[in-house]
Amino acid sequence: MPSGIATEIYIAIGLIVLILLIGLVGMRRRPKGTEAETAPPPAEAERRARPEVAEAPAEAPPKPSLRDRLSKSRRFLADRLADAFGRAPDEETWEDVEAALIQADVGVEAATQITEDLRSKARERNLTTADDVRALLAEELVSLFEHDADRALAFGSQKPTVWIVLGVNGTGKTTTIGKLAADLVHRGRSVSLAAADTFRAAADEQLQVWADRAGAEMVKHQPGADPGAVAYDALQHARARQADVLIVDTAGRLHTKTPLMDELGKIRRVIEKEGKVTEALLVIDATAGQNGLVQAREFAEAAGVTGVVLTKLDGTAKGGIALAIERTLGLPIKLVGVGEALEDLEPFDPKTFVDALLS
Ligand SMILES: Nc1nc2c(ncn2[C@@H]2O[C@H](COP(=O)(O)OP(=O)(O)OP(=O)(O)O)[C@@H](O)[C@H]2O)c(=O)[nH]1
Ligand SMILES: [Mg+2]
Repeated sequence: MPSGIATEIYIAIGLIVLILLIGLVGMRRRPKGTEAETAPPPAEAERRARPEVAEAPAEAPPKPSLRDRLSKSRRFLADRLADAFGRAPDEETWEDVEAALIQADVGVEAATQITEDLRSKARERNLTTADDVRALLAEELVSLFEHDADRALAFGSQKPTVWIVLGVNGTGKTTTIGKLAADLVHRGRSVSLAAADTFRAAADEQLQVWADRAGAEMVKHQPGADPGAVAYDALQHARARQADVLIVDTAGRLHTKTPLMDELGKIRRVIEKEGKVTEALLVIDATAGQNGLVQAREFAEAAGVTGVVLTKLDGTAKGGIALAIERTLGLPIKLVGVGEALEDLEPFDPKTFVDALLS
């Protein structure tokens, strides 16, 4: 091979190698922007890396505790008691405690009794810290609720169990019935509702909405019809379908109109001809405070009430009314309403309640 041609071949190979090398170096130095354009955005990259986690449905938020629901009352009391307990107990401490309890609607008589007991026990036990006195106050409050009260809702020996719900207008009767029905259905019981509030316009429509939400049946008549007749029909209907529980909604006109009490008596008599009313639940609105108590007393005296449902505790700073109700009416609080949703009904337990108020 002539040496001139060999040289040209070597030069050509050298050039090719050089071009390849330049190309390689160029690829390595490609600007970062380009790389970013082709790479998936960070969120997208994360989604690709963890598809199950990113695409799983969000968990339902946990149900707020009773303590959360009573936050208005708790803050109200906490602010006042913080002042009282901010120093070693002296005369002023006890005055402040008494004032706080009265403002929380515990009732004057009960507030005085609690404070006197607290003062003498704190001295006896030589309590000096805020935490100790607060714990003693909790003990005192719990002790004033009826210890042996049966707070469970009573079921009858035959189907259907019948519960009547009554109380002043707007206290939360219909809402409570909806919540109760939902809870029963959730526990596997079949429920019928009687729209025996034939007085207020559209009361049956409101009850129907709750019946649908809860998965219960409802019996109604025309507006203005005899509530006793509705109760009677509802009882027959509940029997025919072997319903476990029949809950009767009633009108809430003011107690001062005597016919309302007559009407409630009639509903009960109609049912008791063929069955038994095992609960007549008086619904009291906690936000009405001591006023609500006066109205409730007349219901309690007239209507054979078996227990109280205390509603709207979430909307008041004066949760102390629970104590006043038990002491004044001599009736057990069986349930508390703590919101407007289906699940916002809780069984009442004095210790849990007081802990939620004070801790
Ligand atoms: N925040 C709060 N609101 C409640 C509670 N219970 C009932 N309510 C509200 O109180 C209002 C009246 O409730 P209803 O159930 O219609 O009261 P009612 O006693 O049936 O009223 P009448 O049929 O007119 O006598 C409604 O706006 C309810 O949402 C509760 O526990 N908490
Ligand atoms: Mg109603």
